[in-house]
Amino acid sequence: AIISVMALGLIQAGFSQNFSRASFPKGFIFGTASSAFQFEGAVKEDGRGPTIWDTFSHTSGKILDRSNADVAVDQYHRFSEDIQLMKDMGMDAYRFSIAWSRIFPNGSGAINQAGVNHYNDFINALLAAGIEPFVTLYHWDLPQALEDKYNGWLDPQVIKDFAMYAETCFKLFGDRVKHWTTFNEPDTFTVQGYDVGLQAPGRCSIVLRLFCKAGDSSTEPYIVAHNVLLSHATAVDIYRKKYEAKQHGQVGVSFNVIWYEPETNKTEDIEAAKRAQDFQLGWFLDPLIFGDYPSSMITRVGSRLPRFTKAESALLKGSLDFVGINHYTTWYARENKTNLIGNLLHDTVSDSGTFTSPFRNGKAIGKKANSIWIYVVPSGMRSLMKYVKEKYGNPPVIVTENGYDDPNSPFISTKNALKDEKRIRYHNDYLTNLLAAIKEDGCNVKGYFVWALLDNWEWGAGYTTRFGLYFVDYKDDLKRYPKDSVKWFKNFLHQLKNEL
Ligand code: PSG
Repeated sequence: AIISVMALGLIQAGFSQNFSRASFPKGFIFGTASSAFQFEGAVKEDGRGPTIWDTFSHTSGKILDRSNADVAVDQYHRFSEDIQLMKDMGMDAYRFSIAWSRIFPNGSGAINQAGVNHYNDFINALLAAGIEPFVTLYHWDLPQALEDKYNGWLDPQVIKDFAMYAETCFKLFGDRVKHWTTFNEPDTFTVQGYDVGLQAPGRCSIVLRLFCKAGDSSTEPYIVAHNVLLSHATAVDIYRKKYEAKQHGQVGVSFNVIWYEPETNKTEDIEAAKRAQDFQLGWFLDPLIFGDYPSSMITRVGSRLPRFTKAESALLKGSLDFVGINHYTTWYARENKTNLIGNLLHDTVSDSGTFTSPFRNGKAIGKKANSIWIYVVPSGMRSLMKYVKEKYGNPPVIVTENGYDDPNSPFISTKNALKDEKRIRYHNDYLTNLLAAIKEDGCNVKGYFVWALLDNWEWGAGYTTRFGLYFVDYKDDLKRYPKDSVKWFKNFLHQLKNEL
């Protein structure tokens, strides 16, 4: 009790920020996040096989600034330096992904020992610095060999290949890795990759045939999602049967979740906001918690929605130990009855019968970040946490991404780019709401990861946008410089840790 009174005194004493890590429950984890394809570079080194994102990013017209991630921010070679940056800030953990094609260059078959050695070195270096590895198995970089062999996620053969890859990672790294996520944002890569075509493998329907060479937006996203869910459940089943007792780790999935506010308080718009959430989060989380797709999807998608057998449903149900949430923004949702083009396309967007947008009557829901889809609405974090608690029975939640981006402008000097008070405000306000969700609403949140440790390669947006706490100088040997937000986090994470 004396210690907490002292702690309270310290919080109230010196700092303009009125809360710190000590305000969060004991054991709450703070970290930064990344992914292999966006950070590593070294795409041809040590036997790594090509992935669908190598192919996609080297296809003309797909990436805004015509860049690729061949070098990215070179974390493959610079990880020791980067781990030091995490340590300087006082972060507890690092979320990164393993590149499947470094372990299996052909997606399946022979293991590439050089790739295994790399991740062993990386994991050991993190642990030596006191930083806990949180490993994502799939952050969108499917081995190209599997795309060529059987169309990747479209074919159920992928389930056994993913399970073999996952098991190999459990076996090789699970003595040291205690937090796994099988998939990063299944909704993003199914919708962007197979409905809209803006991400690898770039498939979509006839209406957009000028843009996509092949695909069917009315069926493929549902098939892909189905195979992804079964891949997850199969991997978790293996973990629980063969590794959990020895390794004592946890397995989850990271979901992208925009919070949807009904555009009006009309019943149909309130229903539409719920449906929009069913088609985003429920599509994946309902099967993993309840064993089946949301009823709104079953009704609306009809025979195009693959169904689970009883055995599959049982395998899925309860197959995750924590819910990873990547949350950045809040939009409005309303009912969309007269979606003419959509009703021809029959894609996931039109199937949901909703219209979602960050605007209402021409007015934005919050201040825009650099990405066209990110508007700052800190209260959305709290609403979302409460929704997950109430709808899914208060499962353990880890916020696996939350972040803010600034433009990468040739007209902004490095010195000015380091002054990122908007990012500081963003994290301050989102964390304040997260804390309220925990303390006042009783939400079971266990950790928080900032996207991202460094500026990096942002998929279709290439290098045009900067999400990092550290600035990367793309014109001078990828040197890293702390933005002001690094100081803010340092202070947030250290002020009491050191005193107590
Ligand atoms: C996340 C959320 C949405 C779209 C894209 C992402 N959304 O809600 O509309 S991508 C996600 C990803 C990571 C990205 C980062 C920033 O996991 O790799 O770099 O967020 O876009």
